[in-house]
Amino acid sequence: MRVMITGAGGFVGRHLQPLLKKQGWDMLATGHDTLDIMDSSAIRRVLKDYEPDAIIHLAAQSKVGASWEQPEHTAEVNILGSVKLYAEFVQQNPQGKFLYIGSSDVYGITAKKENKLTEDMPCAPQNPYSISKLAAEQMLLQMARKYKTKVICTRSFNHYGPGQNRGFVVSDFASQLAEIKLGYREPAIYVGNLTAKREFIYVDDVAEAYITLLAEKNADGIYNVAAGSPTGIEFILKSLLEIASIDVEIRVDEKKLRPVDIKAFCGSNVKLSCLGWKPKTSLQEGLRKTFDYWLRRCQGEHESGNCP
Ligand code: A2R
Ligand code: GDD
Repeated sequence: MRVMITGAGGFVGRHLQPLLKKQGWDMLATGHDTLDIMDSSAIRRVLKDYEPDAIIHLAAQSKVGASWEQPEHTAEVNILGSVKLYAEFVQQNPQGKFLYIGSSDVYGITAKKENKLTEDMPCAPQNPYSISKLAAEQMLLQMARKYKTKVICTRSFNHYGPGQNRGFVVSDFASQLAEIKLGYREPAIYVGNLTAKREFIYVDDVAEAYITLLAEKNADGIYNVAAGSPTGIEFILKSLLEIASIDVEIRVDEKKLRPVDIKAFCGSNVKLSCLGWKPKTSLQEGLRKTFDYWLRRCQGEHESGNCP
């Protein structure tokens, strides 16, 4: 199988590439620098040259927090970019498989009412990011009906691990603790809402889920990529503090509090598990790997004078 990835230079893309190679599939990894998904003629050129059997579409403005500051950009890249990419792909390869990487955040306030979110429940997104991810998902599913093609849409729950940038909760906490541990920052950590609960899946397990979906001949429609149980943000902080083994003052940064923040997400992974996927990395192991990564990264940032 010839697989093309968009957003390959991002967090998931960098973890997915070696795993796809291990799978023995031919791969074209396009990053923001090599293919702008807003540029239809560039997309057309790349598709003509490579002729993929499948696309894994990761490229996005992926930060919920940033989407409040940049709603227009978020809508453009996440909705329009996805539609442009699919529209070109369906022309080039009507038999091809399109794997759209979406978000569990699309469930929005439904998460308040349901114990376990399943793919058939209604969506009620509450921020510009998740609205854009749902709009793209629905556009693609309806276009797939028209063209009678295969579009698989994930609703991926929170992922974390080495290589994720700041702007997501685990990396925001781990990066600050690493800086404190290395003596580059006073012993105080700035946090947002600690009362929320999210499902956290280690990034390699997320990548394995995408490979499972692509490998499965009959996969079609929407799939939760969920750990199966939620973890409190406060617990994440406590766990990282134990791993870092330092005493710090915890300060709430008002700027990190969001206009709307869903209290808890808990997803059912039954549909995906039926295809043989299950997460392998424990939270403790994943957080430890992430903290070690941030120790190395912060050291490098300070030595090169590249501190954010
Ligand atoms: O914005 P950059 O330069 O960091 O590049 C990001 C890239 N990207 C684009 N690529 C092509 N054309 C564009 N117009 C464009 N805009 C952004 O997508 C980045 O390299 C990549 C997304 O990677 P991350 O932000 O690290 O997201 P992550 O965690 O890998 O998530 C993958 C997917 C996304 O669709 C999320 O919405 C979903 O999983 O949860
Ligand atoms: N980012 C961040 N930084 N969030 C914090 C912080 C902080 O310092 N402190 C507390 N939080 C809280 C947020 O308010 C939210 O309740 C929770 O931690 C998780 O925030 P994020 O890591 O930013 O993730 P998200 O749930 O908003 O969105 C992520 O998950 C989606 C899947 O549900 C992103 O990875 C999306 O791309 C993804 O689709």
